[in-house]
Amino acid sequence: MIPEIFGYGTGFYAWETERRIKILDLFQEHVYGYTPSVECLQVDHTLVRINRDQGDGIEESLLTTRISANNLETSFRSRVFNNPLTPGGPVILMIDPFTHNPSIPHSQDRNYNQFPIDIITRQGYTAVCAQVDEACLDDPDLYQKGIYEVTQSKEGSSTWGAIGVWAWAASRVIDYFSDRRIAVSGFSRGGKSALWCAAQDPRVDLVISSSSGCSGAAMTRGKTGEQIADITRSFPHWMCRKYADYADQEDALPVDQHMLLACIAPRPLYVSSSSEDTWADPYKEFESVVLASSVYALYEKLGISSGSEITLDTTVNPDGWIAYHNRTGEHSCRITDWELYLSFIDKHFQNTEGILSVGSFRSV
Ligand code: GTR
Repeated sequence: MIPEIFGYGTGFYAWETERRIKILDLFQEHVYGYTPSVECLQVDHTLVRINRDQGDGIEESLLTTRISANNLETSFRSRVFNNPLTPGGPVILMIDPFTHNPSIPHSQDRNYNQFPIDIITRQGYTAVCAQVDEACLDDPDLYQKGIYEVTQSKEGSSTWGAIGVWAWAASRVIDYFSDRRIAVSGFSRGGKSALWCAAQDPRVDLVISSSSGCSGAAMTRGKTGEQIADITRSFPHWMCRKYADYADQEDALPVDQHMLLACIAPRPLYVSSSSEDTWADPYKEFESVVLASSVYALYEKLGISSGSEITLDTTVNPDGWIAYHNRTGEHSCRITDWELYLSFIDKHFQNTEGILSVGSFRSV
């Protein structure tokens, strides 16, 4: 049985004041682990311009985020690409946990498909690639270094895992850009982190989750491909330890992933899959966006109705607040995906002419 998204109260007030808070707590306790409080930490940023002229005027900088507490300090870097024609424009931040991953050799390239910086900046956005695996290594033996140490996280069944840290690290980059509109994106494990970041951080204005699959956008119950048993065996450090108790016991989990998407409402959310990625399960990602749409309806935002169908390579509900596409091909993120994401972002950030006009942005 899929857990009830609304619990006992279905109204807007009950959702905002009780249910949403309860659901976030359940995700902390059972799935991603508890996020430590930021209050006793010191967070500093340094932005250094890199003089690497690629002939297109895009300004590249390196942002170092330093986190310290209890005489301990750690830091991670983000690559920032700014179009000087649109200073102060919206930021598209990619959560990149692949920078130390040998199976993704081009993650240091300026334009690798997961994040085509040239296209994004040409359309007037500031592209920020947060190298969150410098904050928490994607390694079951080493992830408890860095932020884990500085926050003095103690091992326990609901202590946060790497996805929790990556999501939190993205929020520390948002601290630096908090006067801008922010879209957060991520591919695969980065897509899981983007959803968790947005669910917790109200400053995220829009979310792009690319092929996030198991423990990301896809429903857990009835899922094909990767299961809780697989993900907790291969990546025991991604979620909290308690999550592994639900291996082959999915029905006992008090949440399912549509509830995570619902916690992002009413902010625009785009989920995408690829047709051959049965490990992630495109159909269970689609089911999740359809079910989460009932919470968007509370805010009178157009979601995806239950009668909707997937047409390959086409955005379902392109003018709504939750959109979805299933792109032909394997588990990857390509330029064609980004073209669809960007037209969704343009609509919501009112970038109607393809390039943003200075001064038209929200200032918080
Ligand atoms: C897979 C994992 C998926 C997905 C992917 C990735 O091996 O099973 O859950 O996150 O890695 O991040 O590339």
